Amino acid sequence: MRTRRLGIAGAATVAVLGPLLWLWQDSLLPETYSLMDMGYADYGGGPSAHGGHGGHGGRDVTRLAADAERPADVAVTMVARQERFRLPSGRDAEGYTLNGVSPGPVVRAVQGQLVEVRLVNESVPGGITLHWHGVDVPNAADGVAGVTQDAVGVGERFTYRFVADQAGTFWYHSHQMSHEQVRGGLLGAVVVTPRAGADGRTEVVALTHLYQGVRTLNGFEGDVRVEARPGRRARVRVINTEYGLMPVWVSGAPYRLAAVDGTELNGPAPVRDAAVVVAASRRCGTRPSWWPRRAGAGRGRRGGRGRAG
Ligand SMILES: [Cu+2]
Repeated sequence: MRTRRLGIAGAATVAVLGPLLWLWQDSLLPETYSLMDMGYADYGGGPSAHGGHGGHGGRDVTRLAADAERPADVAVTMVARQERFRLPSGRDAEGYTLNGVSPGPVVRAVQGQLVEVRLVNESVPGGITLHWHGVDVPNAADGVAGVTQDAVGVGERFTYRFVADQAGTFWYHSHQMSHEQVRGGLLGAVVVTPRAGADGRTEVVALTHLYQGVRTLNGFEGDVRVEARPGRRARVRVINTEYGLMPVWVSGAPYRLAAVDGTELNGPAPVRDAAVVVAASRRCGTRPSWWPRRAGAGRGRRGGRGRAG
């Protein structure tokens, strides 16, 4: 009798614990797994390495490039180094430079111009690339290591060519080990002005970045002052190179959110006493209705109602 009861209890335990154990075991990550087991490989109609799926023609991304015959309107050489360097603020930092500085040089073009950037990696271990954030470029110039090109190793070079078709504020940054290289300073601003030409307004690039925890604006710390005549229009091209949200506002004057991510807003209304939240990697152009005594980037006094796109 006792044996029988024990047997039933044992069977019940196994019946309950068995499936639980199985589910637990099944939910564990395997030590290794193959991507090939996760569905069929979709080559998007391009040529497949294995010949099987699709494989009707297609082009190598490295051939999706700007017109090789067209001469460059804007030509820049950027030499990348890993080094100890001095920020424009005067503070020394450990990281990466382009042409000896960080942020790197501002790439300026007029809408429709062909931009050519020759990247030379002098001493960045692990290789680098340059990705043109927000700029529509031919795939071969997109700078995504392992996807559109190989990382540019020490002693190697790579040329990026693209037509800057869209006017606006953009930025570039390394797309190889970004957590290390972008944070360390391999980045800079791209400004494309409209074909129609500037309208005589004051233009300020405001690229924010944390260097080893120190908040900077174009590499400067604290307040950065730009003089402008009263009554003159000004455009501040704000670039958030960080991972988090960044409220931006104008003190002492209403302003207009003129553009978001390289796209002009249609008839923006004046904003007063509210911050615009610029998301990670995004850009926005704010245009004070008149030049304020101080334009700030930092913690908003009021919750940001403005949307950065
Ligand atoms: Cu990016």
